[in-house]
Amino acid sequence: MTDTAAAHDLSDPSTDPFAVAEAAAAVIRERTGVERHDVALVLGSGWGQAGDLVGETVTTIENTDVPGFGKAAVAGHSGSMRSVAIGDTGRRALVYGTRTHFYEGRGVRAVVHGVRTAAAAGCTTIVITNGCGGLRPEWAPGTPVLISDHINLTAHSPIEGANFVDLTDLYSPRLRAVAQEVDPTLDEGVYVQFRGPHYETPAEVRMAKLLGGDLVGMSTSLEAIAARQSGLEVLGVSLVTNAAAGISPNPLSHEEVLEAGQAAAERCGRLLADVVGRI
Ligand code: 8IG
Repeated sequence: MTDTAAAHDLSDPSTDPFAVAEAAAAVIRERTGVERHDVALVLGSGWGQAGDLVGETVTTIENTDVPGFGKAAVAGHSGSMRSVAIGDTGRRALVYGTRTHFYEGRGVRAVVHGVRTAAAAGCTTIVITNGCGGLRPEWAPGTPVLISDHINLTAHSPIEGANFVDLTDLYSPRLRAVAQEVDPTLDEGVYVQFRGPHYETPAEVRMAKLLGGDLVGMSTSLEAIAARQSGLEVLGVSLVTNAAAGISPNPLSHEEVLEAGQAAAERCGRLLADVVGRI
């Protein structure tokens, strides 16, 4: 490892994760020639193509070229980030084609590094998307749902030290209203983040329901917490790619997830593009 790479090692407790985010943002500025990005988008399972309608990709950067970012670990995710011109507004979106999941074992700092980098790159808003299991039978695979709140069952926080961040209204009521203006049929739900990488048992899904959950997944909550700490306004959108275990008689498969994403790509793409255009 070079000295610079060592200094950017998020797994080293003596590394300042915010300094790595600043270094990553500096690379993004240099590669894009853009002093600031405005909105960040994290594209989860099923959302890969949805980013395309947001605008024209001006620059693509491999994650491996940016301090603190790793390779994509999930099939169907791309290991790069893009700088996208938002229509003709002169504003830029920083679009992440992949995320680091908590179950990869690289630590919470790696999970939220993209969020911190977005804030360091100038973003004031982040749209966090994911593919997830649905607890309400009326949500057929391919249904996008706004996240109204979350329950973090990872037993971890991205925040270090005695830093008591308020999470009231974490998922911006203003941005949810914008999304519902764009698509009045959008439902809202509480997202429950499990550690994964296994899907839940039917008993765990019943527990999530009893706790007040509507959606089950393996991402988003930790990222949203870090986003709030960094002062970003957060919009969370889940794509229900499958009924959660025990909700439907069918077993869960990653292929089903990818297919539901394909089928919903157009609706999700238009939703993202319209919302980002109005942020
Ligand atoms: I896509 O049913 C997707 N991700 N935990 N449960 C959990 N994560 C998911 C699911 C699901 N579907």
